[in-house]
Amino acid sequence: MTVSATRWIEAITMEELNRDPNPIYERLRREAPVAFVPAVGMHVVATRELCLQITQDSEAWSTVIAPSGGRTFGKGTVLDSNGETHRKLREWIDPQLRPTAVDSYIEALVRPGARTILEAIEEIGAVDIQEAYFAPVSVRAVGDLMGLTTVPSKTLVRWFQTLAKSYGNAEVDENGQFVHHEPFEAGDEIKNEIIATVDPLLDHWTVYPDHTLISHWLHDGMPDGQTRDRAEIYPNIYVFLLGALQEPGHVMTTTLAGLLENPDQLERVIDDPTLIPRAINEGARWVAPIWSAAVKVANRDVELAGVDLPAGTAVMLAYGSANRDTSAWDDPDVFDVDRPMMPHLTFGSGAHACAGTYLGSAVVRIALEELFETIPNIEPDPEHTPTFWGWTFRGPQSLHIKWEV
Ligand code: V55
Repeated sequence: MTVSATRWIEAITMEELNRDPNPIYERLRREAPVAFVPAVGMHVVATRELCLQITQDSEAWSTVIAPSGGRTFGKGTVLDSNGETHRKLREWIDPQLRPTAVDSYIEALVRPGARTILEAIEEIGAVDIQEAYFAPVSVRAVGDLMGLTTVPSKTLVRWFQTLAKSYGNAEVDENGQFVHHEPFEAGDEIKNEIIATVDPLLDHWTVYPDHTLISHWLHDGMPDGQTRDRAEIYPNIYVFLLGALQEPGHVMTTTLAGLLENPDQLERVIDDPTLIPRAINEGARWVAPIWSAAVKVANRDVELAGVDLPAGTAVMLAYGSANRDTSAWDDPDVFDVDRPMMPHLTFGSGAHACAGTYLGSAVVRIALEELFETIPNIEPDPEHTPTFWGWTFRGPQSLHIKWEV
């Protein structure tokens, strides 16, 4: 490609990407599906086919964490490991998240709490449903499962928001140095707060193991009388406190935003709750909540879509862009519950595919079932239109709805 043909890519800013990456990636998919984007200091991969190809080829590509993610979580996360190390981590992370396990606890974990929140708001007639219901249901479900039942929902929301701003603080200068430091420092403070809260719980679970995720992480697969090193557990606690607490809420809000834009679809889904899983699947495709976070590194010199990438080159897979690829979907920018099913990339693919796919989907489903049951006459609040924000993580910042009480 000629220098002038890539000048627009050099002009891409982090601010634009956070506001709306879609027009930029639509052009990247057409003109430069593998392109070095200076604002993020990395090559980005924009098409579905290339994202899939890379996730399927663990011989050519290793998994690493994005630099801003590594600065946020430290070493030793499941996001940042390969081969045998990764397999061992998934061996203690996966069991409680398998469908049969999830089915045994999900109803008691999510539905009563969702009902309680709705009882408190159903007479109000207008709320930001993201703040009032979706975020609390999301953090309570996964936070309680982890064992953080004594941590208030507002605290858990503040934790994921602060960690997400740190993880998403990806902008670099022409020397590849981070431009902003404050989000990392705020993340460091939150991690200190998390450790101060979780350390006493770890002390407790060391002596009194129970059914919570973190207790399992301490004990599972360890010889009698020994617990897993906290240095191994904490980075993965941070992973859960960000993605696992934030993303179910994002998918709830995104799905309802899509339905509110299409009142005929909203009406059908409320009349027939068996359509809720289809709506959720479409919401998750339409705006991937982890829009651009998965990074791979070439194990050897690789040629990708005509671009030569020397061994050691990092590429950022844009699952949010892959989900709008016209090779798989017609009118991909449109939210449509009636689409033919095509697997989207919101939960990733390959060895690192999301461990919480089934759990997260069930949390979102129950939250929407309860909302539509309690408040079947939802309308958008015309005084506030939702704004989606984010490149690394993406979702509506708020979603104001109203209803006749
Ligand atoms: C990812 C997932 C996370 C997270 C940060 O790239 C990044 C995926 C499930 O949690 O916290």
